[in-house]
Amino acid sequence: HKHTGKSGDQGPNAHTLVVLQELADHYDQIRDQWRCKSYRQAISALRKQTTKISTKEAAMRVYGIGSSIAEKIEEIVRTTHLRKLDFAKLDERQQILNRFMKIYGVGLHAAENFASAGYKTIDDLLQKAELTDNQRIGIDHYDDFNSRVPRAEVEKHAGIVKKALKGLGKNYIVNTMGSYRRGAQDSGDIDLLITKPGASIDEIRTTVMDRLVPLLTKHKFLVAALAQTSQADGTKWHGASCLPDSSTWRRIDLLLVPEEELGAALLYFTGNDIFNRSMRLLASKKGMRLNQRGLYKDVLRDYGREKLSEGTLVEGKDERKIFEALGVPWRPPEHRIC
Ligand code: DCP
Ligand code: MG
Ligand code: MN
Repeated sequence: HKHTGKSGDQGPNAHTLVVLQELADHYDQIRDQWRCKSYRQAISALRKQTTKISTKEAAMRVYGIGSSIAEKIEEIVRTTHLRKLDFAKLDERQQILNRFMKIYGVGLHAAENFASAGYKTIDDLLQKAELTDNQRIGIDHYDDFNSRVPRAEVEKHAGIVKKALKGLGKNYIVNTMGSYRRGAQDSGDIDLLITKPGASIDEIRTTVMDRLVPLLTKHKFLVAALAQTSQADGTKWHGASCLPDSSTWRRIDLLLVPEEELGAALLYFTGNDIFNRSMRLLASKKGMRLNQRGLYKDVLRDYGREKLSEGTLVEGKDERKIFEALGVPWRPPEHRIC
């Protein structure tokens, strides 16, 4: 374990000094300068003592040691341990994990790995860790991606996508989803649901992936492609966008659906995630199944609840009809916050 203070303490209070130093290092790490300073002061006073300090009273007689640290000195001598340090270490690990998980592209698993390798700061990661390309982008734009997008800016990003899409084909529909559709004043990212009545998902996918994305990349509106998933029934493109007069990168998601699934997709991508969970639960209580493609009935399951068939589609196209089929009154997006 690395100490920033003096190490190799000897003398009657050596063990106490080691433990206090660890706590001082902790306060240094979490930038609690006030506590760090009092511990440093107490450590240097204790180091000068020529007899073993074992009680709170004795410790308080040493100039530079206050009652709170004096108590800890007694605990260390009595138990050879300081419980406060255990909590401090847990707390520090949690803070490190939180810091790392705020990087786009870093989940709990990667954060745990980084923390276990001894990395504590974003700078440590930049200098020492093996990062994926996406994680590097996440770090380079850490502040951008962790700041909220004002509602008016969400509209500007959506407007650019709508305008570009208009030039690539008639009748494309772009819905701004997620927290924006729920009426939020600012959003974590920009979620755009793209569809075209009468068009197959293949046609929509080809237009967006092969023409829209390259075009907007050329115009430097789309500035990074982060992840793409493509299935027979839908497609997602995750990336970053930047307005012409700005240097702030925003997370943007393009979600492509065929018209037949528009209602279910509107429902799913409006959220919030807790509301979605309660709707799925409701469907399953009624013997149905709800996902981002539609509401299904007669879903065949074996006794292990393993799904055997998708069942028959009840409704996919019309968001309101999904509410009706589930027997719940319509809830406007602004009221879908759980
Ligand atoms: N969604 C979900 N479950 C997830 C992730 C997403 O049900 N695990 C759905 C509900 C979300 C929508 O997709 O509202 C969009 O996902 P976002 O992560 O973009 O979340 P929001 O747009 O709701 O919030 P934010 O403002 O943070 O982007
Ligand atoms: Mg969102
Ligand atoms: Mn999103």
